[in-house]
Amino acid sequence: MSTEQTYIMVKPDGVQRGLVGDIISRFEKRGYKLVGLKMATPGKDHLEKHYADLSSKAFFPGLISYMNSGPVVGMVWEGRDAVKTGRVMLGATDPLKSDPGSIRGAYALEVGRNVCHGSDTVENAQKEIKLWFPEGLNSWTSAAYNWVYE
Ligand code: DAT
Ligand code: MG
Repeated sequence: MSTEQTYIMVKPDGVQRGLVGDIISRFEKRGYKLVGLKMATPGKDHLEKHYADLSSKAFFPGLISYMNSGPVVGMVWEGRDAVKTGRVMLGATDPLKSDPGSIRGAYALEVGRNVCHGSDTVENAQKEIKLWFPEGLNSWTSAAYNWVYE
């Protein structure tokens, strides 16, 4: 168990469907600390960099066009096991296989409209945070820290 930072993003469908507040709220209530937050419409090149590992997949053009169809809301959450736990909170890539208590399991039905993104490893989280927050993050001490951690 370690303190980590993870990059979580509400995709254009999540923004359009008014799910930004709920997704932020789930991480906030879980006890994670928000250290970066922005709405962005970064364009195709940036999105292709974000998903570079998937560039050979048949669904890649559709994925980029979906991601480029409206603004996204990116955030960085910090806390115990944030990367792995963030993925659990998001649910499986295919919403039909997601736990119903997860974000995708509660709000999505199709893999190509799965509402949110979350870093899959600590290394990728660091890369994604640099890509989306080149200006850096916010360092602050949460007053709730001693109520979240023993
Ligand atoms: P995740 O978003 O769970 O990390 P991923 O990194 O494998 O999943 O893929 C990135 C996104 O690409 C995923 O959220 C939705 C889309 N995607 C993945 N597999 C797909 C498929 N088989 N068909 C269509 N879109 C897919
Ligand atoms: Mg992924």
